Amino acid sequence: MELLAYVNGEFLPESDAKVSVFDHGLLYGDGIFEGIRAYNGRVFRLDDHLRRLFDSAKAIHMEIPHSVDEMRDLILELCRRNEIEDGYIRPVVTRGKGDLGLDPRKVKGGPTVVIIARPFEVLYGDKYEEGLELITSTYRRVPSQSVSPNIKSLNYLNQILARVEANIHDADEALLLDIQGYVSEASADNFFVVRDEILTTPPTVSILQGVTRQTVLEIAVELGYKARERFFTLYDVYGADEAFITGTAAEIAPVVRVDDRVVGDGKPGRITKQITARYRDLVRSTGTPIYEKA
Ligand code: PXG
Repeated sequence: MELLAYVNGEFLPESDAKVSVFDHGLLYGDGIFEGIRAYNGRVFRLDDHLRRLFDSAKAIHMEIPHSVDEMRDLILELCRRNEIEDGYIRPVVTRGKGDLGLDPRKVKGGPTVVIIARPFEVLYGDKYEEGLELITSTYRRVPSQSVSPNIKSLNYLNQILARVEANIHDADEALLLDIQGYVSEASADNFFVVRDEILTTPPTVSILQGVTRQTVLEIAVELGYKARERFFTLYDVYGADEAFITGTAAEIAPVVRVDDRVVGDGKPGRITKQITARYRDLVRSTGTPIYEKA
């Protein structure tokens, strides 16, 4: 059976699921999206992702042509039709189809709503045991004075350029600094350091407000660790006992080298592993059920 995708009111085979070449999402990156995971027949923190989707829409003056409840129902319905147990879900809402010209008033007929839901493949494989190597990107994270990094928009060139830089240097990921030189986040993941059993992650000013980041802050407190949101620099990264990145796709991935410096003892840290174990418990046992329970 071919997987289905939702496009503007229809569930279509993926090969027939198309948007116009005049879609402003394609022409100008004018749109927003979410990246959501399902585990064990449940969608993890679905309402947090829906909230961020609607907040992003509001920030770019776009009205999603569905209520939160309708979007939730559409996502769950697509998961059921695609028989998803462990999957990746991608809602995308663009400004819509219209004439050339970036003015959103060129768009006729309202936003384009697309949802993709597919079985998930593991992102980093062995790297969860070995740990990742990061480089600091020469590109700075776009400041909120230009475009708020809180918006999960279709403009990813800032992060893609950083990721290409990491590829060129054979690193696994890139770490971006904010315009002031404080650590912000990786190309598609938030960033944490651990020192003296205290977890620190940058405040939400110059980063995406990650759902995984929030989950990790909650797990840390539950496990009895101090966790704080504070600006810090590369000096604090190089001197950390442990470091890790967090994201829906990456989950929690240990970082063992940054800019040719070994972090801690060069192995995934004890607290990182403990938090990862709890995270893996949570994703399998909580979340919105896709299928009716008997
Ligand atoms: N920062 C940025 C810039 C992101 O794009 C995160 C942090 C982590 O947020 P969450 O809510 O996922 O913990 C993201 C999320 C992909 C993909 O296809 C990217 C993300 C999420 C899911 C899939 O590469 N980025």
